[in-house]
Amino acid sequence: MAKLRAFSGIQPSGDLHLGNYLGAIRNWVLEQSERDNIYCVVDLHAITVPQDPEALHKRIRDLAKIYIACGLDPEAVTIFVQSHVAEHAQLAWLFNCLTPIGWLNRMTQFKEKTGDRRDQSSAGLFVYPALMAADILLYQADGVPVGEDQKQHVELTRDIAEKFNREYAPVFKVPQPWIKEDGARIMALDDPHKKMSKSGGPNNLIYLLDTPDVIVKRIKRAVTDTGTNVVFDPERAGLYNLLEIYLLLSPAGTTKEQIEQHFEGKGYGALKSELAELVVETLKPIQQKYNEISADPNYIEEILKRGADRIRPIAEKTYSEAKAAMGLG
Ligand code: AQP
Repeated sequence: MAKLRAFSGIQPSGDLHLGNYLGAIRNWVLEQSERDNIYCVVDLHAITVPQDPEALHKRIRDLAKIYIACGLDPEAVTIFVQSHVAEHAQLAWLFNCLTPIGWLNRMTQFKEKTGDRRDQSSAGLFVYPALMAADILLYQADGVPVGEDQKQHVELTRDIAEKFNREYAPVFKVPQPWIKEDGARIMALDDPHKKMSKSGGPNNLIYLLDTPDVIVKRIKRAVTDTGTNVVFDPERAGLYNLLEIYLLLSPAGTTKEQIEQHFEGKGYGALKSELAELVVETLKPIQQKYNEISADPNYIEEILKRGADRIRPIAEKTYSEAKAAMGLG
């Protein structure tokens, strides 16, 4: 039986953090042998907000290197850059013309990101979900492994696919959001009621390339409460978030009960220092691999070229079917 196809991507809009790793990349890596995988560096999404061109160009390569450093096997998985395959922007235009403004108005991420500066934000940021739909639907993906924050966008992708299939021709597979319960929403260290994010300031996150000293400092300062016993209590959001990270980074099969027993009578200080150690140990091989890959700039260029060449025919086929269905050309 053919493997199910996964498509997902991350914006090169800043350095990657533990939330991106635990909510997305780690799951891609864990399931890579079970699926047919396409993982993209979504640079066209990044320019929905202003970017410094030189920095963006470098971050695109750095992000692809992070994918590999985290464990994606570039021989088995397709890794490519969104703007290297022109059909992403082309299909997005068709979807811009198909998608009612009312659907886009409902997107909470746009509201959160723009706040009261909506009129100054780019039109691209508003139609971002139609581009994301194009990314996924071009490859007839079965599922989209993402964190909880992207669920609404994947649901909109489904709505766009269904509308197109109904109004024109059944061109698109309707994909599922693949969201894991654990790690789907890692919270900010300085405010456990907000999600950890690239744009949330330096104290909210741990970057995958942070040094051990910085990691220890950030975790020590993480906001908790005045309690003492270390238990998985969702009401104590800061503590819960630290325990959730601890659980995700523990050996497979570790249970919440085992972790609670381990910390019985030990207090928050012990949790923070053991968690910091666990994060440092988890990131060490990723950082080593990243440095190795970075020694040869041609390495990543070749992988990205090969990746785009490998999947471009799928994108071209889907786009030409969509165009024909709409009567274009
Ligand atoms: N805090 C998080 N917990 C779990 N998963 C997360 N993801 C992001 N933050 C968390 C997942 O990471 C993937 C890539 O996200 P992205 O870079 O494309 O966009 P994003 O969600 O907008 O990432 P950030 O860090 O929150 O960036 P800013 O601050 O620029 O908005 C997605 O699968 C996402 O679910």
